[in-house]
Amino acid sequence: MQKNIKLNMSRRIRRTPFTNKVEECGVSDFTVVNHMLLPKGFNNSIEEDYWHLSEHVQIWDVSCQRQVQITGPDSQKLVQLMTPRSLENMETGKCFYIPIIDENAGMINDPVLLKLDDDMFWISIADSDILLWAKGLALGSNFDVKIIEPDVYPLAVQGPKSEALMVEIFGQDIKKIKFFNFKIFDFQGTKQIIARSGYSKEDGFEIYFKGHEDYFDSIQLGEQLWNAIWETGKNFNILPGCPNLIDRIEAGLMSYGNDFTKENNPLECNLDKYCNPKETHNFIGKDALRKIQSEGIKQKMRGIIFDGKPCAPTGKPLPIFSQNNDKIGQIASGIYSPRIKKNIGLSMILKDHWETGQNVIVQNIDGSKHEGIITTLPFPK
Ligand code: THG
Repeated sequence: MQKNIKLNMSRRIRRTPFTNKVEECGVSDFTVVNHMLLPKGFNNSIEEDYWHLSEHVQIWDVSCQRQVQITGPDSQKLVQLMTPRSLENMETGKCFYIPIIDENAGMINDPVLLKLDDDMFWISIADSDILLWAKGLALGSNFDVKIIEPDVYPLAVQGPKSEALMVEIFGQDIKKIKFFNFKIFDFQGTKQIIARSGYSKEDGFEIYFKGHEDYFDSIQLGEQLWNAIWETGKNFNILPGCPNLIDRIEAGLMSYGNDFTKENNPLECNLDKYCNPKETHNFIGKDALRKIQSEGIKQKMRGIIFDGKPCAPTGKPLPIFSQNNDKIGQIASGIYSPRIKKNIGLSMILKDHWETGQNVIVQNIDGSKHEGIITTLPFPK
């Protein structure tokens, strides 16, 4: 059995301007995303956090959602080269969820793209080194752009009471931010970008906290922001939190590196709506994607509800079998849903088995096998 083995901290595993606060709040686990700490839990169980998130408000240090900042006259050309989703109608102030694919149409990231200006974009990345990919493409294409990782550390405020809380700190204009849009707000004389977005199915905001170049000044300002939200949040029953596995799976929000990798194309990941075959713009992986579109895909991301004793995330995938005992997929992280009152998971499922309502067999971590059923994403309410 696995013992409680510790991960050694080093400068390569970067802290954030909020890590001190997160530690003060009693963080119990971290993971590492984009070479930066991401809290995984505090004093409550995932289940307690799930119910709290659905009723109140939480503050999440999601600084690991690093920004790849692209500026300069060829910015849009470069970003467009990276994604099948057309940016033609993207206005300043918008957030776009975009697949980024390689020359084989393999997914290399699924970030949120922010348009700050005609010649300035932020790519808010999932866990892969897009900065290097972007720099390589810019060099190879001779684009006139500058690409950096700016001193920006997203702080999420998630849950149904997040709007009321944010209004108290930033004013009534918070209400005017529509889903997947952002506006600029003042915080102690600094300009901060706030979007209505976040990695949960609840209402919520992401403050793209912009620090100072001096890291220690950033910590000071960051802690002031954290404190402001924390103090105001007390009236709203605020708790420290992090992306919640039950909520995220129920919402069908996929996690790069866990649920899908560069071995998967965007169509397998249900991202068809960002891959319109009628798009005329040029992008890396276009020929490969069009070929896959004409030939059809062999597997697809699906939700699975399965029996057996409540399962907890272990980091080891759970294999899925057909009634004939053929392996047809694997669940990256299965977890018990207290709402559905069964275990749930996300998995790529082979074509002959992916229809909603199909019966499958899931092997739990202890080796026991259980009945499962294929369901739609997001999971039925
Ligand atoms: N917020 C920000 N950056 C991020 C994430 C985030 N980077 C990493 C990771 N999360 C990227 N992955 C996702 C996946 C789904 C969504 C956001 C980021 C998401 N999708 C909505 C949905 O599927 O319903 C809306 C999609 C749309 O309208 O286009 O929210 O969470 N800053």
